[in-house]
Amino acid sequence: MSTRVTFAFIAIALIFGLGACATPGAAYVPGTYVGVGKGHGGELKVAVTVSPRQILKIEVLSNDETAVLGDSAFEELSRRVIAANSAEVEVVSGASSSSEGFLAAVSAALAQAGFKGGAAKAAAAVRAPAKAYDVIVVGGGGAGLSAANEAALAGASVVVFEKMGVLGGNTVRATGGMNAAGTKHQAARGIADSPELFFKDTMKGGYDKNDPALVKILSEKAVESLDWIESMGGDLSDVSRSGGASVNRIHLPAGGSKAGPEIVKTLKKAAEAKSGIAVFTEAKVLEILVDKAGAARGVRVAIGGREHSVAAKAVVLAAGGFGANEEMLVRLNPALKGFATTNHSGATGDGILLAEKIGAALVDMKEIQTHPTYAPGKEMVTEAVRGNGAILVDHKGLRFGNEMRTRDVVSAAILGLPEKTAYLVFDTSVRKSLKAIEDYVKMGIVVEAASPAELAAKIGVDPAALAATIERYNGFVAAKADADFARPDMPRALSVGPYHAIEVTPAVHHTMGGVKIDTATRVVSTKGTPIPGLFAAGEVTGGVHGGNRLGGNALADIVTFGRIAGKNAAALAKK
Ligand code: MEZ
Repeated sequence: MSTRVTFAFIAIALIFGLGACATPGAAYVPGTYVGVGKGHGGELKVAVTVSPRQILKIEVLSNDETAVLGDSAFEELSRRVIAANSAEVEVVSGASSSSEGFLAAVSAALAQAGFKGGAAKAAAAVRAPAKAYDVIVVGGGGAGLSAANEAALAGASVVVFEKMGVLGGNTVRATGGMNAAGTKHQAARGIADSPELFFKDTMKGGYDKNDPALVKILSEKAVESLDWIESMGGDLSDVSRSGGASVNRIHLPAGGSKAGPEIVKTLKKAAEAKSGIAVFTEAKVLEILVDKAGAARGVRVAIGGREHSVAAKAVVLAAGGFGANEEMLVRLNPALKGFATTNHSGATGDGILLAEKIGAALVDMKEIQTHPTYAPGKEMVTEAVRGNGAILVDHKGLRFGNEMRTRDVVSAAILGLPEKTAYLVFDTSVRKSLKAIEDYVKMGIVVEAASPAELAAKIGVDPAALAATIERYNGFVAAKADADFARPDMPRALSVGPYHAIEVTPAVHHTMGGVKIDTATRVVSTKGTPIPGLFAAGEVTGGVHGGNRLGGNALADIVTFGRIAGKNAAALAKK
């Protein structure tokens, strides 16, 4: 706590202390107190206002959490803390570090208010869903929110059941951007791209294991998906390069801030503005209900300790992949034992299992992708850092390949190093081009030094070798040709100090397999026919990405196929 805040506390306590003493049984000394905690992104400061017996108000003064995730978690936690009149409440699932930081800050504030425990606790009210809706969406990440928005726009009554405490799923963690070909932002930069080239890159990146009909839709419709997000106020106007792309095609907010939170924020706001969408968090779908003919007719869902059977004319599965289900990952690919994951803790594949239980066919389940640049124990470092110019060096300070190859190839190259980690190295011009880097700095994963040699000394690499590597790379940038590894895109020289390094290693990132869908996003059964009433979109599905997903294609996938699922589910409901 800063001196200023301490002073404010003493002043408030002195002013209100007498009043509190005069209130028999008071739990708090009335006033407003500032408490500090540590969240996922760094320090988190709250102001808590209390009366003698009740927590009245909680205001977050500052924090470095992912905006949309933190805001949702803080809103929910404030509700819980005020209802329980105590900071001893459950964390919000899916935002546990942010929750813990928030609750620690509230506890610190309450301790200043003289709280020693024992305030009256009130049970938090639990909402219940209606008995029936036109469309049920299972999962409140990017695919689910896209589906919900489109279904409601088509006039359907919609409910979203999200098992975590916050919306956003893996989408809120997505950073580097969304692929789309033929956008106005590419045109403004003179980038010539086309759905055909996008299709070719995606099929090649997926080793041609992808379902070409789905890839055709992805490559043709992603531009409309981008326009749709922007028409609702989102910003995806910056364009960068991702591994395996022939041109700059990955779109993110201006200045290079994180794309996923921008998309979730936009979709969430649009959903909140519609009266036809009910959203339940911490609502776990246990079963897809089917009628005698095998058509999906609703779900059984657990909310606040009670189970409800909710009917619907159509169900959209958008429950994500299984990148956080170690048992399932290792069963499908034993080589992944011990790998960390970039996924949120709710990515456990439940949606896939629910669909499988009612006869859905599964495809490509063994296709699991690692992301090459994960800062051990901390955070995925976006591919956009390389896209905007960073290089990768080994522990000798030497580059070991073209940094812009597909992520399976770059991951394998890092795992082939004796230490199984590498360093992402970049200068201040790269840092300035990408706001997302500031989050890594705040998290303490970036080593900074005035010169390449100093940086090398700090990370334990030979100073002369790293300085020579950077000088040689800068020569390739000037010559517009990488004589060592044929890196196709070298956007800038690394010549502006200070210099930076992040130690990275591969971590599980995307599960390409899942339920089989057709081009209308209808879930296909093991008999090869669509399961009536059941649609699916996003990482719960398989087939779009084949053997390896290209960076930027997840956000394109979830919005594009989420929209199709929402529209088609609503059309079925209105029949
Ligand atoms: O699509 C992705 O997974 C992606 C772009 C991730 C990232 O590196 O930011």
